[in-house]
Amino acid sequence: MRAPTECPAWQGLAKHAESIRGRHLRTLFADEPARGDRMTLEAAGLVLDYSKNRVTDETLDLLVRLASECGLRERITAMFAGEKINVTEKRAVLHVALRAPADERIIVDGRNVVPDVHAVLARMAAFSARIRSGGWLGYTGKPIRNIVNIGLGGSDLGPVMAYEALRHYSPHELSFGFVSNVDGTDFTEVTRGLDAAQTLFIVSSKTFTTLETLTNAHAARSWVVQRLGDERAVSRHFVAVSTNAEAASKFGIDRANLFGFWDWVGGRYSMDSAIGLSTMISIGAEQFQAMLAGFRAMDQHFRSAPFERNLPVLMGLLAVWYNNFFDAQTAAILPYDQYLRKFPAYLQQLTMESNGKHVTRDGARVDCQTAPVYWGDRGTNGQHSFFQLLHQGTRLVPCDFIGFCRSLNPLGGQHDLLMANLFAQTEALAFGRTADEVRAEGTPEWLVPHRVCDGNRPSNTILADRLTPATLGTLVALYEHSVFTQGVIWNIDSFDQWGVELGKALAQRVIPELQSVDEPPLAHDSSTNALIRRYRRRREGA
Ligand code: G6Q
Repeated sequence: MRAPTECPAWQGLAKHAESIRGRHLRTLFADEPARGDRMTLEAAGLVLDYSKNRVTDETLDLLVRLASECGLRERITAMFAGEKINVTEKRAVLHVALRAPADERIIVDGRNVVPDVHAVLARMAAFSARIRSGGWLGYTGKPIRNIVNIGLGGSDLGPVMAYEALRHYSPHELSFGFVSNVDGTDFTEVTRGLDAAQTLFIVSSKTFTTLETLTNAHAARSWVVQRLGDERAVSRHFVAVSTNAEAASKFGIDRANLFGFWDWVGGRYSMDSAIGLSTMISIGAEQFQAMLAGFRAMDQHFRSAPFERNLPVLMGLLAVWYNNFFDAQTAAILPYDQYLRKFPAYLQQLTMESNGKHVTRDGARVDCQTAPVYWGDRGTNGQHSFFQLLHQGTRLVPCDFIGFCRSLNPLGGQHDLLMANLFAQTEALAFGRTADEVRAEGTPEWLVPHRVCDGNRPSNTILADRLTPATLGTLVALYEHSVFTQGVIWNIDSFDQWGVELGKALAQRVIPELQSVDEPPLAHDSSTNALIRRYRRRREGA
């Protein structure tokens, strides 16, 4: 497989970028008054306006050619067919099977996995219905009212983001909490004030070996047993979601209370698997199915639409354009919806754990930049903090704005104010304010340079009618496939995460050094040794 930089289209883009760098979005819009309409696409209920990007038709042609030269079409086919495209872990990558209809066949190692997916969904639906109706009773006979998901990374970020995003659809009599951090504060604060007799813990861990999750699960077990006075309470107050049935059962989870999934579901791609159990309890099975339908609609679009009209492909290619040809080091995700406040954090894992890689799929060093740093916050809050840098900083930060035409909580005219800000920000970033415009406002000369906004700062705007479970599914799938597209261009394995291992292994070495009663011999570097010694001297009870 040749490096992307050796593709003719890449070289064409490098040359073409020189001419684009000097062109302003003001000129591009002035030259073509209908640009905004022409560069807007709609698919699966999402509208993408990509006109405020620093691109011409030639740019887009070259980017689409790059996708073809990098084999994107073949790689999409391979993913959907269940080929083991996660090469370093020798696994299929089939989050798309999690939302496949029952009559579809997707074969992994000779087995059609679709019936397995639907069997788990049916069990999840039955269990969720019992919790929601109050039919599942805790050990003392009271119905469960509090649901606490214990998980980390992909087993936390999806559930907590989806809960927040869809809490409008959640019954008020149920409370939801999410414990992820091994910092005891997390467990303590989430469970503060909860009645153990009415609390269900969902231990979510693909491997069931994650130190933090197991530590919190043990803390939860003691919390329940201590309060309810009996080990037998565990089976009424704990369920698990895992691919590791044996370890879950060792922990004391009944097989009947285990919801499984498969090694072909990556952690950061798992919110629509059984890892979404808390989501299903929150919104109900029907709405969960609607969310899956939303995912599926985007899957179908991604699979079938020509690249030049394909939302995730275009977004992925635009990300490559700024990352590799404009040296953009970060990208901002700006949802104008309070319910999506966890969406940037969710996307951080999806994008950076997937594409923050320094070697190609065959183990050679990449010869171009891979994933930028993703960050962001909801609007309008961000406008009053970091937007200054977006408008007048020295770095180019491509932005994705996400908004909805209808509010779930109309309050006076507030939604219009929210959306007016979204539209105004994209306009201000693109067109800025010239020195002459500033002068015309009566600004004294000395202040003029401070008030000028150069503009020419690119953004995508994604609009949907309303934030529904289906919209959320579509939105997440849009980014999943955009990330895939970028990974294919850079020829990296977007589905492994070897980089997180070193720190974990080193922590295993440090833990006994902190816990030992006697002063341990330390063989780290001088900084780490000194930090450990200081901590041992100064910690509580030392
Ligand atoms: C995701 C990563 C990682 C993983 C967590 C939790 O793609 O693999 O974030 O989800 O480390 O792992 P477990 O679910 O196995 O506890």
